[in-house]
Amino acid sequence: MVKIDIIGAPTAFGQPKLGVSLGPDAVRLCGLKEHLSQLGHDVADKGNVYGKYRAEYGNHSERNEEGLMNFNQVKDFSEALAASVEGSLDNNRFPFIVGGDHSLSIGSVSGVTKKYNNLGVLWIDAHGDINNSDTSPTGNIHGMPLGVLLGEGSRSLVDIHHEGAKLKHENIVLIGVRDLDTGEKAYIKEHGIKCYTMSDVRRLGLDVVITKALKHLQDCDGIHLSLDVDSLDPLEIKGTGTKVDGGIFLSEMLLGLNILSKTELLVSADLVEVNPLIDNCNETAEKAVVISEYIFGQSQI
Ligand code: B3U
Ligand code: MN
Ligand code: MN
Repeated sequence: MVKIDIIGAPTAFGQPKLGVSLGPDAVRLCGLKEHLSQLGHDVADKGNVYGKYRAEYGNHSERNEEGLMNFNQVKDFSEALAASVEGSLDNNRFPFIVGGDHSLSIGSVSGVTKKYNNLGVLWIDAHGDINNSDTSPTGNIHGMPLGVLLGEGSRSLVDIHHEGAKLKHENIVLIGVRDLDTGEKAYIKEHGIKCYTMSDVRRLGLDVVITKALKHLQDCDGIHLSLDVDSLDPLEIKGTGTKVDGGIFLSEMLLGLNILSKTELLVSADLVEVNPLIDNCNETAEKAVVISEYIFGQSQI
């Protein structure tokens, strides 16, 4: 039995498309809390986190001097989310953050690393999300959370919630990537970051990749899962803002998560980038609920 706090993170500030801030409620409408409770977990829904700004009204044109979009909004939201995540851990509960765009992981991981100072991260995503203001082709902060968490770029983002880099390069495993920018490739190589591309997933199977990833992170004091639904194949997942062909199929994802759910080290998770406004009858949110069940130990028998 896991004591789970569902934390809605309705931010859209990290990217330009409207609708991703509605992701948490779209997933709730598919019965997230009820399904996890049926598995025998103690589930509380803490509602949505808000900072000073509201993402749903759209404010997607502001850029700072480094070309980053909605910099102040992302910073403010990250502080609010980090505080909520830390609060859940203080109460010995598992923070399960439902987004919202992937910039939210700046806040969630900053909250978790207040408690776990040798945190491992499994980043399942079509993208690397490891850009900074110099390498980003877009200025969208949802393409930069890992960069920020590794201490790259603007100090005032890096220092959110507590000072300095939150993660070590050797404690990150990227899985499912198939759309990296030039600067991201160079950064991953330079720092020797463990990376299982989509070709590796096809060759080995996601279950084997996750087993290897867990071995890589075995000396961490906890593991955070950050699962971007755009890691899945666009044939099966329509409701997300930056789809890339050739992704993970839902059945393999569930097989992989089944392995992950058995580790005692998992302490927190994000499920991000569900955008019901570009979906087909909310089916991405429905699949997000199935994925959530497998994160928390659902299995076929
Ligand atoms: N790497 C690109 C595109 C991107 C990153 N994350 C998403 N898209 N979802 C960027 O904007 O940094
Ligand atoms: Mn992402
Ligand atoms: Mn992505």
